[in-house]
Amino acid sequence: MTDPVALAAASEVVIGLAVALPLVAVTGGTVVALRLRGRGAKGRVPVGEVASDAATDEELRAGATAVAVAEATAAPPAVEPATYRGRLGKARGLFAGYLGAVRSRGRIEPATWDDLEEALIRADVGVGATDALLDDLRGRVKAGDIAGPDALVEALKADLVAMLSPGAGGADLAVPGAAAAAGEGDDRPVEVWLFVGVNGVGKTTTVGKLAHRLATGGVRVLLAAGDTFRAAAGEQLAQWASRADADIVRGAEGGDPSSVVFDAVQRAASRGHTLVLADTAGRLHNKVNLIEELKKVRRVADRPPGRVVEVLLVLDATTGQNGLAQAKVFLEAVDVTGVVLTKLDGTAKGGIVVAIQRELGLPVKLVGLGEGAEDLVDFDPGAFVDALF
Ligand SMILES: Nc1nc2c(ncn2[C@@H]2O[C@H](COP(=O)(O)OP(=O)(O)OP(=O)(O)O)[C@@H](O)[C@H]2O)c(=O)[nH]1
Ligand SMILES: [Mg+2]
Repeated sequence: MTDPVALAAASEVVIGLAVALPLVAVTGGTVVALRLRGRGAKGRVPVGEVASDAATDEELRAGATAVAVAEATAAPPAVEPATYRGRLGKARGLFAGYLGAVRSRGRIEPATWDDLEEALIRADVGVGATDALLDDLRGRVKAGDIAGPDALVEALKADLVAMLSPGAGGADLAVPGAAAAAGEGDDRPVEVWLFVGVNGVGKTTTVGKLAHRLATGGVRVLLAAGDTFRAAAGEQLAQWASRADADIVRGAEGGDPSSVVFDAVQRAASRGHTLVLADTAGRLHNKVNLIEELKKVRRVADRPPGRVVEVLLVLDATTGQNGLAQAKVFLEAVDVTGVVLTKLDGTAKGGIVVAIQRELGLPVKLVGLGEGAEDLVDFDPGAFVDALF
């Protein structure tokens, strides 16, 4: 019932959330157990109101400490690009057993529906989406539109792709340089992408991978080490900056993250960088402080010449449904524009993609398929679903 890998990963996050989010301490295994008995309860996390804390430019300048700029030297390592099919073996393994059983029966029986339901729930597709998918398929079987198990599996695949395909324009990442191109002279903004999420989900790694990808594509990116909570965080990002041949602005440990982002925007404007990728601290020891800090970072980043064009919520796929409760805290704090779903390579809970889009109304824009520089891909519903079956 309980996947030890997922449980270990979930408990890592739960440790960080223990003080702030007691409701979150529900394992994916528990959700499955609840669903198979009846209906799983979902935790809702209220967020306290926080006072606005607008700093002046002077204060931010004064608060900025020990800004360092690392010019890159190392060449990016040559590695095989990640593919959905190549990296989603775990998730495919989960579906394979159930779908094999469905196909082997030769006709659609009550057990067919039990198998499909269990597969979807175990993959963390979520109760609501599972019911919607199966209701649709049952109706089509009844109407004679789906004849046998093979056609049923194909129809499920098509339904999943349709469910994951957003309405026009929803899931695309902002095109780097588009906002700047629309401005003129002094009105040309420095675009900022903010990365938020709880600890350990893969924010810094995602910023690093993206820096590599964008810099390789010729975009002038500047990294802002907005996680000033510990010195190692800046060092980790500096290594990615070096690999990606990108500049980085860092602050001192314990410094004000808004100051780091402010400095990064100023530096980007003066040096002609198109885009600032801003990492943030993921610790939720004190939820209200974190939320307050994030709101301030966002406000400061959005102050001309800066313009926040993406706020990407990074979620760890291995935490399954628990990630949804985490997400709600961030949704209420900053205007999240999309999700980066990391560690899909290490989990059978790939169905969480469906739950995120359906229950949070947020597009999954990027997916992490490994730890390497090339292991970040655009979310592709067709390739994703194909890799599961
Ligand atoms: N397998 C796999 N591992 C990943 C992926 N993305 C990140 N990781 C790993 O997850 C771990 C945590 O990643 P970080 O980028 O440090 O996470 P973070 O959100 O910045 O963590 P904090 O700064 O502590 O809040 C690292 O060991 C990464 O290599 C992914 O897509 N797949
Ligand atoms: Mg980090």
